[in-house]
Parts: sequence; C-alpha cells; structure tokens
Amino acid sequence: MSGEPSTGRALLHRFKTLGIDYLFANSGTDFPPLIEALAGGDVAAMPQPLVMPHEHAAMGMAHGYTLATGKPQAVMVHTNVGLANAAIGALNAAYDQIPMILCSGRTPATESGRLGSRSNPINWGQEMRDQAALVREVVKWDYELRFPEQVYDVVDRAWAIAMSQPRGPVYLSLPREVLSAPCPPPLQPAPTLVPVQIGPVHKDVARAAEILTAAERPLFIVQRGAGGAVGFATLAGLVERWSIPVAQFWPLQLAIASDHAMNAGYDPAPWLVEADAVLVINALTPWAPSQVSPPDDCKVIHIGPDPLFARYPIRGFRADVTVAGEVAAVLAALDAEMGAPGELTRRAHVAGRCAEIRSAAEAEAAAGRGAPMTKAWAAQCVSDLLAEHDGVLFTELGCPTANMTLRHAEAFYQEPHSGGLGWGFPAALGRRLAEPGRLVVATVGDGSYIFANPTACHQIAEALDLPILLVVLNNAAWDAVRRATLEIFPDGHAARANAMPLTSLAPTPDFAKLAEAHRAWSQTVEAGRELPAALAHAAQVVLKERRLALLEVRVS
Ligand SMILES: Cc1ncc(C[n+]2csc(CCOP(=O)(O)OP(=O)(O)O)c2C)c(N)n1
Repeated sequence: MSGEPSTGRALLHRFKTLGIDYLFANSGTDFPPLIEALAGGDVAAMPQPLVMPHEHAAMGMAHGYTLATGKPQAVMVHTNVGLANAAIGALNAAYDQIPMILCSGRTPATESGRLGSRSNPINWGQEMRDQAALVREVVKWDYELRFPEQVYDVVDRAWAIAMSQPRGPVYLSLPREVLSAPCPPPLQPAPTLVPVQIGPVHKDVARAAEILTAAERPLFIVQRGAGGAVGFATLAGLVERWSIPVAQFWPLQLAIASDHAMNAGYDPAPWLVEADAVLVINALTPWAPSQVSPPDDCKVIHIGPDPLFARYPIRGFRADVTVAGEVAAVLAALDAEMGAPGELTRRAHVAGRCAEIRSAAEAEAAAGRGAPMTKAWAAQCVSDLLAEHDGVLFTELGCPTANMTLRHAEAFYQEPHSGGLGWGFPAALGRRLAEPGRLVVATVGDGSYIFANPTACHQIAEALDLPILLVVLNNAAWDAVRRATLEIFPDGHAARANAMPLTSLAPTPDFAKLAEAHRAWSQTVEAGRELPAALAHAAQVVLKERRLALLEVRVS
C-alpha cells in the first residue's frame, strides 16, 4: 500500500466534479479500489453510491433519473458478466438518446506481481478478448483505462462525448490493477472538454419554413416529445397559429397537450395520405411504410439532433430537408421564420377532425369498465389520478395514453422502441429519486413487470425509500406477441387455436403477495368501477405513508 490516493478514488472524484450525482452499482471482485475509496471518507466529493441488486435495474434507474434531470449518471457493473446484464439497458439508453457513463471492471491482466493482480479463478474465467464488444454497437465511444494518470482525460472525454448531440451512453472498461494504483492529482479542473451542441443552419430552416407556410395540408409527426418544456410551449403556439395537426406516432413522451385543438391523435395515416408537407420531429419511425405513405409530391422535413438517425442501417423515409439541432432550438428557429399566417381556412376542419379522434378514444375507454376491464379504462382512471396530483407516468405495455388527459412536457414516458422490456419499473424509481415530492406512477404489463426483475426493484424501492405507485395490468399473457401473430397470420393456425402457443403467462403469480413480501402495500382489482377508489387509496399510501403501493389490475 502506497498510502497515496488510488485511481479508483480519482475516478469517483472526477465523476462528481462533472456533476454526476449517483453511482448506480452492482459490485464484484473488480470493485475493491472503489469500495476502499468510498469508505475512506470525503464522500461529499464523490457520487453517492447506490446498491443495485440487478444491472438491468441500475440502467433503468439511471435512465429515469436522466430523463428527469438531463444530467448523465454513472453505472458501474461487474466485468463482462455485469456488462452482459446491463446490455439491454444500454440498448434502451442509446435509443432514447440518454447520456450515461457505463463502466465495468476488466479482469486483472496480470497473474501476479501488482496490487490488484489476479487472485481468484474468476479472474481467469472472466477474461475476454474484447469485453467492450458486448455494448460497442450501441455506445458512442468506448475505451479501456490503461494508466492511472489518464483517468482525468478519459473521464472528461467520456462525459463530453455522452453529452454531445445526439446524446447517448459511453462505455469505460476499468482494469483492477489500474484502479488500485496510486494516481497523481489532476492538472486541470473538470471539465476540460465542452460537449458539442449543434445549432440549426439558417438556410435549411428557411427552406423548411417556406415549404410549411406554402402547404395547404401540413402535418407534424412527433415521437419523443417536443424537446422539453420550452419546445413543448413553442410547438403548441406554432401549430395553434398555423392550424397544423400534430400526430404522435407511438409516442415516448408527450409533445402536445391532449386537449390542444391540434392534437391529431396517435395515427398519422389518415392525415398523411393527403398531406402536402410533413415535419418529422426527432422520430426514427414517423409512420409504417408497409401500411401508409405520403403522396409522391409531398415534401418531408426531418428535424432533431440526428435527423437521418445515422446509427441505424436501414431507414428510408424521404427527406427533402433536414435540420440538425436540439428540437427546442430548431422549433424556435422555425417558429420565428414562419411568422404569422394570413387568412387560414383550415382551422375549423382540422380542429373538428382532432376533436372527433379524441372523443372516439374517450368513448372506447368508457366502454371498457367491466370485469375484467380494458387497459383503456384503466388509463382513464390513472389519468384522473395524475391530474389530481400532478403526477408523472411511466408506462410499459401499461396504460395506452391516447385517451388520457396529459398536459405538460413531462406528463409521461413510454418504453423506448429498442424494446428492452423491464424498463418501466426501474425508470420510475429513477424518476422518484430525482424528484422526491412527485407522485410517480408506473403502469406495466404483467410480462413487463416480470422482465424488470421485480425482486431487485422492490428491494431498491424499500432500501432507498422510493415509494411509487405501481399498477400491474394483468392479462396473463404476452398480448403484444399474440397481436403481432394475428397481424401477420390473421387467418392462420395460431388465430384459430384455443390457446395460442408461446403467448400465455398463466398461471400468473399473486402479484399482490410479491409486493407484500417487500412490505409494500398492495391490492388486486378485478372490476373497472372499483379502480378509481383503489387508485385514490394507493396514492395516499404512497404520499402519506411513503410506502410503495402495487395495484394488480385484471385486464382483458
Ligand atoms: C427483453 C425482451 N424480451 C422479449 C420481448 C418481446 N416482447 C415484446 S412485447 C412482449 C410482451 C409483453 O407482455 P406484457 O408486458 O404483459 O404486455 P402485453 O403484451 O400483455 O400487453 C414481449 C415478450 C421484448 N420486447 N423484450
């Protein structure tokens, strides 16, 4: 022991200097230098370490925390095995443009002779030629720390690249000998690199504005919100002024208030077939080309931090104009460029169609209040609860949001289209960690709940005092898989089978008892008319007793 501060300690200090609040950690034999540093005092100068009993939960929580704060967090897992468990979270973070520093130990390279050299058979068993390859395809950058004095430059670079547009996760592999070695103090305070921000190019904004102002049947398509509260307000004003319908196709975040006159629902198809100009706002998949396409002479504009989504091999949506930049900044530039319209005759027509779509969704929800109820009815009840408490919703094959009344930029978050299920529960916990006063509601399918490693998530909720309201929508099935089969083979054998193979979750566990095992409050609801009272009670338990409440809701 040299007695000098270790590289592990320097790493944690640098994280904190860069504004990283938490180290979401699932530890192993690669962690001793970090554990030693954390136990050595000076804790205020390091991120708060949080024990995550499963890596998937660590990734989901960091994801949810960053959605709330915009601040990247650090996740540290155990060598190659921990990284494999974290890989789904990396896919989700990459899809959702979430900046994050994902780290894992690297089994010691040396067999003896150094502090931290191999000492346990797993140090041989966990050796990989290219550990980073487990996540390389989805992270923006990866590196293996080679020398102690590199740590500051490497962490600064990791952070700056994660925070550059388009944002996303980066990966750092940390050999145990390097973390254990003494480290000189930093030569410069952090950050030494400034993340890249991209601003819209004026000539492209002007061209986009020209197309949109000249259009008779313009359409906006959104998928991941409108760029926070500022972009949300800009979009609302712009489409109000210009009477442009906004369709939210498979939305991950809210872009327009559900009671806004220009909220055109979730299906762009009826608008798209007659559109003469479309603005695609940061959407990888603005419509399903196998089902619908815009007319040949329709102009299509894509805006966002990466309008062509360069990381994805195939994406053929026509792009007549592309404008790169943060969504809020591009919308502000477009708003200014478009100015105010003269006489517009389309407003009543567009607003009327939007109102009809909204009424149809509400009517469908109201019809589903039986026993078992529909997910749409459950959504209606959750919507009322959220409105009463200004709550935030996380939904993963949970409540469909089309008929809900949601009004602000942070009203809801849906699982990313990378589709790594098990995201909803831990992401909601991450949100609650970021915002202790807020009612956070997670609605998840029974399958999604099981994918979340619920024991790990309940343990975290109790240990870290993160009471949320969890609604498990139990249909005893992977209904999405069933529906996908029917879509491709509507009249096939599976459609006619009494029980469709590979889609049943029966018998489902007693979800209420699972929660009870973690000393959470729980109740099972079978009839739709009983749900509002059960939700109200559950919210009181969360807010007053500060206990996690789980409602198992039987749905069709
Ligand atoms: C990690 C992972 N494994 C498998 C899938 C495939 N998958 C997509 S939806 C789904 C079913 C989800 O079930 P549930 O949450 O109960 O919702 P439901 O489909 O019943 O509405 C499955 C298994 C996936 N998306 N992610």
